[in-house]
Amino acid sequence: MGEAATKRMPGRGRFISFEGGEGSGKSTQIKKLAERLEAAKLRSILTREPGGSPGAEVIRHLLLSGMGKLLGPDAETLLFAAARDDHVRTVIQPALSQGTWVLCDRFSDSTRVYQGKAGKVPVGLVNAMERVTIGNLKPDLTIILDVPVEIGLKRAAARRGDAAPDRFESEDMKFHQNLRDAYRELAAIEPQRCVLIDATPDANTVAASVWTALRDRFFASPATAASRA
Ligand code: Z5A
Repeated sequence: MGEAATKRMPGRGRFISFEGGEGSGKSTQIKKLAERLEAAKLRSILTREPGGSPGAEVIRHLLLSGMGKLLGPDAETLLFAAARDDHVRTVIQPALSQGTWVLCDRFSDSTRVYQGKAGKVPVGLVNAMERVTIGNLKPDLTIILDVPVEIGLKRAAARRGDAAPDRFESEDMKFHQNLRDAYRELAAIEPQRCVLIDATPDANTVAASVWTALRDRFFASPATAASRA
């Protein structure tokens, strides 16, 4: 994917990803943000990974059923990359270039954290896949929702009810703690792009923090933005 195609052009939409561990509230928050943007008359689409395009949704089904795991960690990573490649080319890039804001429930940081940090897939493979699938297309803002592992898993279990846990929900506590640590580390390493938000309070309180992060990033006066830099 060429650099020229991914540079921010005047009128290009903003790209916002949501990240976090199981049950951290991404789907809840992304919907609230879409409503808020709509009220502000900003055109947005809500999408997700793995999935988000017809081809990628087929791969999502394979991955969450655990079929990808049977192929081994490297091949499973390639499946996430194949899904992302289709999603970026057919949904994300076209929307951004038409000036539409893209709200994405998970993106490439999920591969870095789940496959790379927690899954121990070599960073060289993760980097190579990222270059091929997204090039320079980093989100303009990444909201990382942070909750203690026990709370997130409890929320995910309550929502699931009697259904069986999926491929990643079935991992042990140590895996989930590694995810949380890796997301917190990412927020510390990339503060210009990532904002870590305490997702323990009620959903409306978390939504207010998300909106503050957006306002600071995109709607702040030049003086305020400069003092943050
Ligand atoms: N994955 C990967 O390994 N590599 C990759 O590159 C990518 C993904 C892109 C996709 O699963 C899986 O793929 C994912 C990582 C892996 N792991 N898993 N499992 P998914 O899309 O099916 O699920 P998820 O992304 O992990 O999200 P989630 O666990 O389904 O939850 P969530 O979206 O973060 O939370 P929620 O659905 O908004 O909320 C969960 C419940 O808590 C629900 O009942 C809410 O009403 C409740 N909730 C939400 N917020 C609150 C607050 N603030 N207080 C109380 N209760 C709340």
